[in-house]
Amino acid sequence: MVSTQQLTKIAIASGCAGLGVTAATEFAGVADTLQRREEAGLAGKLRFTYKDPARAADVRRSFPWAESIIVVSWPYMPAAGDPGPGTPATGRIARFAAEDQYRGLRGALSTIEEHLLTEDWRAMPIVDDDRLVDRAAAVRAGVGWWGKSSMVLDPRFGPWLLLGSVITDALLDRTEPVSRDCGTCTACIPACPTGAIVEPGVLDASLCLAHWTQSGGVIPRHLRSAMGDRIYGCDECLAACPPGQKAMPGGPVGPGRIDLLQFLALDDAGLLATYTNFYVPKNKPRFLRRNALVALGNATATARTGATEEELAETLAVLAGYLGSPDEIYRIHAAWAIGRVGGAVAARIIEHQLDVEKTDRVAVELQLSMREISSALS
Ligand code: B12
Ligand code: SF4
Ligand code: SF4
Repeated sequence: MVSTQQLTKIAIASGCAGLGVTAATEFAGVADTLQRREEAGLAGKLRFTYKDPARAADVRRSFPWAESIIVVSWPYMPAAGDPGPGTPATGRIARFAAEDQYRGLRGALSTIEEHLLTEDWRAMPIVDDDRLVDRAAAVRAGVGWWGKSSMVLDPRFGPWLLLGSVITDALLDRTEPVSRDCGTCTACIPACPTGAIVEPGVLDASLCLAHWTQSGGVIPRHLRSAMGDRIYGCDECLAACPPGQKAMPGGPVGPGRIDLLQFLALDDAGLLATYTNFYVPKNKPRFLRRNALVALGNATATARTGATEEELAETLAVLAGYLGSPDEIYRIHAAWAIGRVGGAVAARIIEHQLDVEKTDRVAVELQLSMREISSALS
């Protein structure tokens, strides 16, 4: 016999914060919401669940045999720690990815899967999959409530939870949605550096820094300063969330803080082998380096007074190397980063590149950087 109660015990013993069960029926209104948000330009460049909203809102389209969705939440604070204060030439990885927090979640889902299989039920673990809007399942299963940041929260860990599910043909007892909500709190909305939470529960992904660190293309100029020293993900709206703050202290300081010059020195194979848990846009590590160039410009500009002349010279030399690259993506972001670092040496590097640059798009970036450096120097 398999029961919701028994599965809850297994999940908690495996390290989950909670488990809930909901029917494998369609999530009312979710496909429409995805479609409307995409039409309104709120989906940004990411596809995932937006590829096929009807499928993502109804697991039976992918698993016709499904009866129940077992949803678990995986807490990762305080274990994921804190990247600590910024320093020149260091960048930051969001807590969920500083170390692979999905590993524990996947382990817990496998334990649940094995238990169901032993009892002769079908079971399909599913995490971060285009075929399910994880949060819709979590909210209906009562694992947490929908926060205004669009995160699913629980009272113990706030938003510091990953979500995962096991789809099964076992007809299990359902759990009820939680009655709690954010109440009058709105702390995440002003905490977002780019104003990406455009209404309670509605994220404009085209403004979200987490989105840009995981997308291809050119990072819009107006978002680059706000990226700060982030190279992967963003935790700002999570860190501002009062229900999650009691779960934050007590972890290690330092995970997620990386040396940007070392990062930029790795070749493609080295980057992919070191950051195996990153979603790499189009599987092209050049986009991770693009993030690091922006972060290097910001980190150096912000911590400039703490940097020695040698450190500044080394940073500018690395950026100048990327400015000489045949890859336009590097030249655009290096041009911006050199402008952000500023100073007389930066001005000379930009001037030199303006003499040889053949691409209009990069030339415009160089001119804008030159203007910023000149106005700061005058
Ligand atoms: C695409 C995606 C992103 C995109 C877009 C996020 C987004 N909000 O849409 C980007 C790259 C920006 C992103 C960022 C992050 N993500 Co993400 N992401 C996903 C993914 C793959 C799909 C999400 C999706 O379909 N969104 C579609 C939109 C329409 O859904 P929604 O925002 O939840 O909108 C719903 C609410 O508005 C809701 N709603 C309905 N009624 C009501 C009522 C009220 C009062 C409210 C408030 C809302 C509400 O209706 C909408 C439709 O269901 C999921 C994995 C998956 N397969 O589900 C992970 C997932 C959502 N991401 C996750 C995480 C951890 C993050 C980050 C924290 C990572 C980081 N540190 O950088 C950030 C957080 C940013 C944020 N504030 O949301 C977790 C969230 C866990 C949790 N506790 O909620 C998920 C579930 C992955 C996982 N397996 O755990 N992510
Ligand atoms: S993840 Fe960062 S950029 Fe995205 S909504 Fe939250 S605070 Fe804003
Ligand atoms: S910061 Fe406040 S409003 Fe935002 S998700 Fe957390 S509890 Fe809800």
